[in-house]
Amino acid sequence: MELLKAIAENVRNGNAGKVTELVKKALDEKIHWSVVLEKGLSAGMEVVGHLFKDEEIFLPEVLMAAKAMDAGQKVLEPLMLGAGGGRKLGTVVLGTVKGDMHNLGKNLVNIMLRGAGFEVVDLGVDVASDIFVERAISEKAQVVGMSALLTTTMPHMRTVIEGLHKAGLKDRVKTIVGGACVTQQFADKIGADAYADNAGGAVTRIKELLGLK
Ligand code: B1M
Repeated sequence: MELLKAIAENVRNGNAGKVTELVKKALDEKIHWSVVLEKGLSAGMEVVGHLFKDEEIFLPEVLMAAKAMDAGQKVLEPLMLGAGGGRKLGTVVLGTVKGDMHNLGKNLVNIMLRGAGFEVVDLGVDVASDIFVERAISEKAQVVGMSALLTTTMPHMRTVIEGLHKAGLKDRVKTIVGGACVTQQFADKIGADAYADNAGGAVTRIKELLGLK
């Protein structure tokens, strides 16, 4: 569809204002938010990833694209939150691991979890391993969720899991990992309780971990 293609192109070109305008237009035209996210915003960011890898664009352009995607996500947020607010299925401590500044995927997981009725304590990006453990304890969290997009920062996920085990929380706090470079195989290797390759999947897996329907 032309409108979705235009959203993707404007993400790619880092045009936050235009993305905001077009996402609003798509919603006015009754295109479901999940379609706008997948076929508009995420499709645009996927192209950016390829162009960056092939050195056809550079960091400042990637940053602009991220800002444009973020602007679009903000328009979708109220719809993504849906009717889940008010229920309290449990508390999830969420963050991007140490050394890693990527936050768009983590933010989507946050919104989808809140939409499903979870309380989310978002620690942000570049979160030191011991902070995950400390906040899991102080917030009496049932789940710790970690995001990583760099192969160099993935090992911190293992450190957090080890820290939770050392603190005697192995059975009380479940862990879930995700992010572009993370795989089910890696999750198994580091002893994470779950892995999801998208934000909706994270909600499903967390519900399964907690025995919720
Ligand atoms: Co960076 N970057 N980046 N970057 N960046 C990648 C990740 C990269 C793959 C690009 C590439 O080379 N093709 C590459 C990593 C290579 C590697 O390690 N193997 C890379 C690099 C190298 C870097 C720098 C090192 C570049 C440099 O400085 N030379 C640098 C590192 C900075 C740092 O973190 N210390 C850097 C910087 C940046 C920007 C700041 C410019 C920007 C981030 C802005 C921001 O986040 N606010 C950026 C971006 C935008 C990207 C790409 C292009 C897009 C990432 C993104 O936001 N995708 C990315 C290319 C790619 O991923 N293909 C790339 C959209 C987002 C919705 O998807 O985060 O994957 P994602 O989340 C998905 C799922 O993964 C999942 O759900 C989401 C969808 O529903 N998910 C979870 C995510 N977290 C989850 C947690 C869960 C469950 C599911 O449970 C808790």
